[in-house]
Amino acid sequence: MNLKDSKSKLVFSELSDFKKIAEIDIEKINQAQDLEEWKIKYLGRKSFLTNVLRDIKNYDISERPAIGSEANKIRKFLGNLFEEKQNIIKNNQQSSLGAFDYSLSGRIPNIGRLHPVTQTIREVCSAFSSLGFQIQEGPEVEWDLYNFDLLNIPKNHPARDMWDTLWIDEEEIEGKKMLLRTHTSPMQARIMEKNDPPIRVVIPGKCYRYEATDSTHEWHFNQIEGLAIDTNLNFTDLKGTLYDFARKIFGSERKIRFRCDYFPFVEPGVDMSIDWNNDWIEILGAGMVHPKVLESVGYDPEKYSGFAFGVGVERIAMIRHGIDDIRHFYGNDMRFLSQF
Ligand code: FA5
Repeated sequence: MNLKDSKSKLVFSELSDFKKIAEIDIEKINQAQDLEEWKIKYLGRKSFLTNVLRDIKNYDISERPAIGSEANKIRKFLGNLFEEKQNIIKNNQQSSLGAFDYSLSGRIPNIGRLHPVTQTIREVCSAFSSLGFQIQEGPEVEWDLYNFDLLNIPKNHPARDMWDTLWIDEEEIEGKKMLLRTHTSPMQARIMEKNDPPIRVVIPGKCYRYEATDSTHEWHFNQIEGLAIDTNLNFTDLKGTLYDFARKIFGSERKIRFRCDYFPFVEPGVDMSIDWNNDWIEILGAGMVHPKVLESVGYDPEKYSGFAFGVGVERIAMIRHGIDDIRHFYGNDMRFLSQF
């Protein structure tokens, strides 16, 4: 074996070691400056690799193509390693800049707020709660039994026309039909069925009516039902409770009007209006619970009496905030909603 021969053999193992060391070295690098130094060391003019290629004539002629090809393969491989690392360092720098740029002013998060109707529901419920009423909720999809029959509004009763109804498109089940409740009054029967007197409860919730909308009527709106049952409740209790509620919500100076009204499930029945824009706006219907309703849930009307009322929430919000059209509440216009 001549000298050139043994030199060729040696260079292959040196190239392989060189490649391994270059790979190990670049692994540890995470600064651009260090990467530049790595490039000079392994790919620069004075690197072992450049020397091998420059001195290729010193090797055996038959080995030269193999050595040249191996050295170029390693040059390409290390060149790729360099580019990959360069990209990693660049990306790291960018993301750390983005995350830690303390000089930027903070972004103000868009914090939501309660809808004015929700705010009003809470205010009204808390007014009644301070008068000793508990708060309950009930189903929006209701049986006609609770919405009408148990409230002394039998089938074919003309009073059913007062609540033009959105019926659920389902077969009757055992003679019962489903609907979107037209008022919160069905909860009167549901609560009396499950509880014994004394009862003092308010029930907020959505109602739906198949009716044309105008500035004081929506096809869906919220009511707060009230129910009080005890052994000795009379009309002055109803009036006193509603006056107290009105004073809490509208202040003691606001004018209030009571008028007789007709609801089949109360006797006598009234409605209450509030002085608004030199006119009256009706905010609730009320009355003494009809003996037939007490009987239908198994209460003895000789022993128990009570009163009930149904407050229109949107109308109260309109009066409180000076809103001239009920349809603003459900227009989803942020210019309106962000005022509350
Ligand atoms: C009723 O719904 C009865 N259930 C109230 C009641 C309860 C009477 C308990 C006696 C005892 P009325 O349809 O009048 O009644 O509605 C009550 C209130 O809901 C109204 O005074 C009004 O403030 C509100 N309201 C009624 N219809 C609408 C509507 N389409 N849009 C907005 N608010 C309405």
